[in-house]
Amino acid sequence: MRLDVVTIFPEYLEPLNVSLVGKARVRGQLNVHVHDLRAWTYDRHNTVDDTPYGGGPGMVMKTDPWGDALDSVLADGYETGSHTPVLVVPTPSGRPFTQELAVELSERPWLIFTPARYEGIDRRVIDEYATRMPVYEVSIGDYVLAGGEAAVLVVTEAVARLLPGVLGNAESHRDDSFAPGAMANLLEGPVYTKPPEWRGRGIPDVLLSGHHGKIARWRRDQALMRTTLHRPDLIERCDPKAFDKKDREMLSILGWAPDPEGEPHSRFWRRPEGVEE
Ligand code: 6GU
Repeated sequence: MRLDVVTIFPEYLEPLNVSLVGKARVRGQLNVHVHDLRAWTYDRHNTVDDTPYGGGPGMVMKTDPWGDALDSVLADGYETGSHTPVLVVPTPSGRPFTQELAVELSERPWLIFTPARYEGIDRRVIDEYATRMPVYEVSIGDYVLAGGEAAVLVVTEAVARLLPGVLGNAESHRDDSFAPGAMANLLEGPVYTKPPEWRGRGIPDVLLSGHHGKIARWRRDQALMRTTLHRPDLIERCDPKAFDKKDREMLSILGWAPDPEGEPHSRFWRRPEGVEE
């Protein structure tokens, strides 16, 4: 996979040399090119931004540096044998970046990222390249960053670990918490390793029992507890067929049941306060 990043802070992308992504680059599984947007400015001050039409706070990134940069990146990629690029535009007004989108992007041969500073890029740039290639405007969460560079690191790490051969074991991401098509998208519960006692704290007995069935059940119950606590929306979104008899017992203890007013196989919701089963 080829990745291009055009940014006014190339040094912000240094983490792409480290750990999983860094190793994937060394192994030739990822071909990363980071470009300084200011290389496509022609005035003394290397200007990349200007005041917004219509007024208002902040600055907008100008059309010309982006247009020239993207034309040049596209020409270089095509010349060196890449094809079917997609443009990934990090922005707080984008669609949520999810594991499903990470899987989709991991199946593309060439991603071009355009992290912006200031109030974003002149809309005409995105509209122009959208006539030539798929454009994904993505947000990594409900908070505002000063720029899209950190989002590029997030998306790249999520995508890189899905590439064939990057994570040692192909099984490793089949049961990721958010793997698409997973039976139920539950958060993973706690994990432990040696020593068996640390500062007076032991390991849950079941994990030392060697009883694989009981261990799997305990892990599933922990996942249900953690998910109801931190991400009740994930339980509500689950197909109720994903819950077996033991799941239903645990969910009931946690105050969750199928909607009694709902159709036969209706989704689970949290029992209202003070109402016993
Ligand atoms: Cl992709 N960019 C910025 N600037 N802020 C964000 C974001 C992206 N995702 C969430 N907040």
